[in-house]
Amino acid sequence: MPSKDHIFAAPIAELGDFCFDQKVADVFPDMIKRSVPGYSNIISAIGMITARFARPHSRLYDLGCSLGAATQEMRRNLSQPGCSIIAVDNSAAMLERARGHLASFRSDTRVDLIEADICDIAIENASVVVLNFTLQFIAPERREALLTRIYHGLNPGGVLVLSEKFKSADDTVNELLIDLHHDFKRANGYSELEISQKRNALENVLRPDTPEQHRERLARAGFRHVDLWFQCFNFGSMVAIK
Ligand code: GEK
Repeated sequence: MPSKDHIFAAPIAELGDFCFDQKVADVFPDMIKRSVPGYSNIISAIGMITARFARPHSRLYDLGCSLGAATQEMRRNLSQPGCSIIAVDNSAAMLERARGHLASFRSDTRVDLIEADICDIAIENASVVVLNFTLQFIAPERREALLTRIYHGLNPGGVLVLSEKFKSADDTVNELLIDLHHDFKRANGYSELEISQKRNALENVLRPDTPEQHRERLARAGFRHVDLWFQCFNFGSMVAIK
């Protein structure tokens, strides 16, 4: 049983910015499942997309892999010969747990777990690249360069799965989606204090874009085939095909 997330349950006098430390890594599966609507559907779909888009002797990337949930689903659905998966995160605590998690499944597919900033790694010979709720944590001014590097690292016909928390361009709808997300968290047992402290801790760290901003940025990066394939409240996932 994964540990339950109580990180924001008691009042915190000096609420700093949210970071992916040991405390977060310890409760991460519970936290993400209770906080991100549609998370498990998206993970399953990453497996299905992998099965379709992986090509023999290519690389698959999971950028901002946390505990490796998407990595494992990609690996489980990979039937092409000669592929390897490169899973990257800049949190040592996350990677340590990812190593244990991935070792608990049997597989012949090579997985390289790399501790690095995803903006600094080489992306080459890629058939599938996954950014599952990671781009939102990258400084906005660095996002386009990262997507451009992903575009150049993908082979023709390769796919990027980009899942994000969105904001809506319409203020009224934006407020509604935020309220519905908070209802979702309440229904999953988070208290008002937990919801508000987490919201404040994330304010400077998670900066969401609108789906339109994502489409325009992906187009500038080179992608010509882009659409949203899933949305629940203010969370969703896009595909971009080279
Ligand atoms: C999942 N994809 O379970 N370089 C590398 N890693 C980073 C960077 C960076 N610059 N910035 C943040 N991270 C996962 C969930 S969580 C999403 C992804 C969330 C990492 C950070 O350490 C964390 O592990 C991950 O991105 C974001 O499918 O917590 O909402």
